[in-house]
Amino acid sequence: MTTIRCHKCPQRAVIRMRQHRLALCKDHYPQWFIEQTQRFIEKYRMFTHQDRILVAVSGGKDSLALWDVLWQLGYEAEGLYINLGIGGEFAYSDESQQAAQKFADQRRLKLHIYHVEERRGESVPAIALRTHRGRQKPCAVCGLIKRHTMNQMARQLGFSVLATAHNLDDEVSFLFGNLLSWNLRQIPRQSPVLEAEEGFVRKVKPFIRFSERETAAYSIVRGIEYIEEECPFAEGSKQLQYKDLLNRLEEQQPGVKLRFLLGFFNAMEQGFIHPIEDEQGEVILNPCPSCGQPTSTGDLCATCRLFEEN
Ligand code: Q46
Ligand code: ZN
Ligand code: ZN
Repeated sequence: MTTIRCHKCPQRAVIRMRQHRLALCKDHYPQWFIEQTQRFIEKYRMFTHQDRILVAVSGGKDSLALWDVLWQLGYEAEGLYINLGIGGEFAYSDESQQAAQKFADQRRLKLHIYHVEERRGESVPAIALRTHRGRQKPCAVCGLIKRHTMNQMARQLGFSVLATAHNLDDEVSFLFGNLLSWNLRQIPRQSPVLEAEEGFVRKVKPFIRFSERETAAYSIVRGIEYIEEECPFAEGSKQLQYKDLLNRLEEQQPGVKLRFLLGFFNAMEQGFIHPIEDEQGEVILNPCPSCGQPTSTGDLCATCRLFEEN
């Protein structure tokens, strides 16, 4: 096999990115990756050095890479780990918490931990079982609790921005799934930045243009000790099926995933896709009487309702 050389120096390339027609070595790749992230932050006006950023970390390659990059770029970024209480043969939640903590300690960064069972008295799988919303998988309940907790913690701790490490593969498979079922509510909400609204902090996704392969390569080259295991409930999910399908397409057509996503953002910008209005017109949000977060229900928010049901 012929050795591929770095496009910037004579060293061996550690990654070849066919969609960018670029191959880079162990020194130039992290440098390129960090510069690109800064470019995306500026392009989508995500945040500045004046913002305090809370990074949602799971202990996996994407989120630890994001925290590492923001730290290297000199942003004021702290981490949030939500322990969901997911166990199994591999103690997924506890192991990934340890990985996140170790990462933070090595860099003397602050990690906030929200332990669902300690705070709420039950783990996420137990809540899903009790409310009968997770007979097969607790993912719907898990997603609800994670979104709620991230926003709540960011507000309580005084952060102006919440950053998540969704990558190109996550976004493309999500968009693909939403288009397959013509989920008209979700489609217009997919964006690199969701501006702050009353009761909601600004949400940003700085890695939206990097593939999973690129974030993994960054973590490996930088020696980040991340958890490789996926959550045991992810197995067989639709998202993974779409990712698999889109990766096979990418093999045949390098760059197709990025074109699909950027084409969608372009269509949004040009006004081809509109948010749909509710039949009653504008949705009115009121603070939930229990947690204070905005909700359209006129009563308890969807997360607080989970704890009222038996
Ligand atoms: S939703 Fe489902 Fe994930 Fe929660 S239960 Fe695991 S797979 S962690 S992104
Ligand atoms: Zn090089
Ligand atoms: Zn509530």
